[in-house]
Amino acid sequence: MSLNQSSRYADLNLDEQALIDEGRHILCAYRMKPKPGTGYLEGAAHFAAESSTGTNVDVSTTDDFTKGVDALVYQIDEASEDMRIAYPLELFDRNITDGRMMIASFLTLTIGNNQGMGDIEHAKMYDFYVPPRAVQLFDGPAKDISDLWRVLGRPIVDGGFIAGTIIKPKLGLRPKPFAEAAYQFWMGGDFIKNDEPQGNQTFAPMKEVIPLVVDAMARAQDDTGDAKLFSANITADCHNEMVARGEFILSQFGEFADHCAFLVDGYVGGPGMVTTARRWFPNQYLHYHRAGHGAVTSPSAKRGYTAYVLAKMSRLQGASGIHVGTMGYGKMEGERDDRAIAYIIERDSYTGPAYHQEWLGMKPTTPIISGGMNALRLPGFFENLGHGNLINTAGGGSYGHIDSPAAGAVSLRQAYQCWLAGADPIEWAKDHREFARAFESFPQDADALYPGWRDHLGVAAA
Ligand code: RUB
Repeated sequence: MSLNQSSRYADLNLDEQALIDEGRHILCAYRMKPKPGTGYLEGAAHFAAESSTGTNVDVSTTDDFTKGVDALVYQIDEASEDMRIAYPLELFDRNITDGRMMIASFLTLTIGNNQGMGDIEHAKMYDFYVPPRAVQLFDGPAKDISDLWRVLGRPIVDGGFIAGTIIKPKLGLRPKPFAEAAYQFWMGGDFIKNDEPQGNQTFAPMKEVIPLVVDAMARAQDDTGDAKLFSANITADCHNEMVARGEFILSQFGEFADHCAFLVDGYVGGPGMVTTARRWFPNQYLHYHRAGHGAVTSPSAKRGYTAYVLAKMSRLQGASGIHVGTMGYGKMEGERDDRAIAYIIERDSYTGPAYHQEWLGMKPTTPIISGGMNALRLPGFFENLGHGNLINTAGGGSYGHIDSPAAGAVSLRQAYQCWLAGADPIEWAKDHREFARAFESFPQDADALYPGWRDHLGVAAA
């Protein structure tokens, strides 16, 4: 039985709106359940203690100032497991170089030791609120989707769908076939990313691959008359290695350096890696790949934080774009309501599951839609989200198209145009060949989404 700290670390008379108006706290909402034998408020107060100034016993070195920066439980609802904590801004570490805030400190406090406490069954953060002063103290994105639209020669507002892919197979292509796969997609599409494990394998050394990719981009641009984009993976444990990769890649892209984004495996690499990329290469679009996030964000995980929280943190940190899943339309876990994950990062103000957030002009972070997508799945996806100002990367959906990767790319764009026109996809397919051929490329999806498509499109049963 631990010390009951609810008289110090909880104040249920605190009013949430007053805390927001005051602007001196970061607020966090969790789903928390204590272990049997620990009262709800008691467990919550111990959680707040461990997440701020306290431990499991009173310590003699605590003084009145210490108590002024305690995190306080201000709202609980045992039935829904809702627990909300106010963290004074003073608790959060500031850089000695420039006085700014860091996500590492935010996570260490709010989702740190509290994840392994003996008297807590589970706790998962599902939203947080950042007051205006803290919004000012995070870097935010240096570049956003408008910079990509500008390179593509599109309007910088509502510039529309960026049709992308991931070089597939995921691993196992040598430099020439890799660059050839890139060229083939670019003949129809806009944007290519390295898959998240692709970097500098011995069979495909970066120093051989990247010059060939630049050559493929230049050829595709000449052949199509359109600008092309490449997102290069610079993920590495060591800061020096990451910078070396980034600088090498920029030196190779040369005059097309602004056509190059940098991809960072931000969840496995952690906040330090994301901010290193953000600060070292502020002129590049920063592509946050979140592989591994399911370990904590999955709805089946009762600890950690949600994909919504991950996305919100990524905007504060300065991701130009982050994967937000496919909202149940692709191969990865997700639901229709995951729209909120996109809205919180792309809008200037949004009300999430617990809190309303004002971003005060911070640049947006692009939702990147990826994972099992193809042209057939996109119209429903756009309908659910309500817009197409995003990047979609479809690996299987492009390289799995029966005609060619370029046809796969064109089919993706045609799917966007179909949705924009409000057209019926089967009718649309009658006049759009690449889109029609996507039905034959992905017949299981076609059967599930568009029953009767074979009759309408005059395709014999397989
Ligand atoms: C895409 C792929 C990506 C996922 C990651 O391949 O595997 O790494 O998008 O998931 P394909 P998320 O297009 O062939 O399915 O985007 O949800 O983080």
